[in-house]
Amino acid sequence: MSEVESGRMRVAEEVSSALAGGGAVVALESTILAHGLPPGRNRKVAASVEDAVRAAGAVPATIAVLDGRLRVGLDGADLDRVCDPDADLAKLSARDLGPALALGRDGATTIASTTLIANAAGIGVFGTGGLGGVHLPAPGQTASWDVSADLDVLGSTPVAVVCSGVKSVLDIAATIEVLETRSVPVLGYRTDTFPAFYRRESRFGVPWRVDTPASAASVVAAHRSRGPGSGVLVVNPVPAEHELDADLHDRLLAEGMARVAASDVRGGDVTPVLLEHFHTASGGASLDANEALVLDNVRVAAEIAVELAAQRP
Ligand code: PSU
Ligand code: MN
Repeated sequence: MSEVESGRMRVAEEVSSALAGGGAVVALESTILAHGLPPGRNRKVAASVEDAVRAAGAVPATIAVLDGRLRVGLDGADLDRVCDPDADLAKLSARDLGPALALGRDGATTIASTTLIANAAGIGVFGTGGLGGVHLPAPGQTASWDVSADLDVLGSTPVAVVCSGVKSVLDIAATIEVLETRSVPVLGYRTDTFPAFYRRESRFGVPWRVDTPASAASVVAAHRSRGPGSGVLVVNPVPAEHELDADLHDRLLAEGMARVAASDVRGGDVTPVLLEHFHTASGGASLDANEALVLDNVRVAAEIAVELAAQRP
């Protein structure tokens, strides 16, 4: 089977063959590369996440918008482009896909837009780092009204997303409430606690726990057959040896929040600015944690995708 071009979407040959044969495919996002990790490091992570998916027996499909087309499965030159700071890729959330397609732009896709594109391509499992959520109010505000579109899209798109929870820069309690409202089951993967990205645990529990890829896959399949059309969130804590030290974490968080509050950074720029502060001020420890958790999440996503393919009637 060759590369599939239909309308505004181009699916790489390896991905379309795997999908046609009922094989395991894992979607990967590009915002984490273009806007979440520094140049150089991002390209290495782009390759290692794809390797980790393959090592677990699935086909990786990194998703982006290039030349005004939805691209599912990127080659090395495409990944170079996504990771090149001079290419200056826009951060495209779900609302931005129409404009980017019509205007022929390039862009990196967030969890929201990657989930939509994966679902349109027939991919049901997606592995990544951290989910967007409800932002905390600025000093003097009662609500930020900055709620990531990741939550709405998960509430209406039947894709299983594996991540390490949400960053402690967000309102974790409010994020969990919105996930409940949007009917998204949250499965703690070998944990009873909702993870906080750099830290294995937040103060909040998860409604359900699974301990194996097979059991996660069974839940995903059952949710798809009987559920309300929403996705499933599988939360997998950062590997213990890469967890950020608690005091360092709390200091960086306070500094980053103060920096954002004192600036006019808004909307989609908030997360990248906070991430940048963590990465520079932690002397790289937060980057190591970030890389380690993404690699672990895409491995778990691949194991779940393999189980789903095997459990297919
Ligand atoms: N959290 C991270 N790293 C990331 C992101 C979130 O720890 O790179 C990215 C993801 O692409 C996520 C997006 O979907 O940020 C959420 O952005 P916003 O809050 O603007 O919706
Ligand atoms: Mn936002």
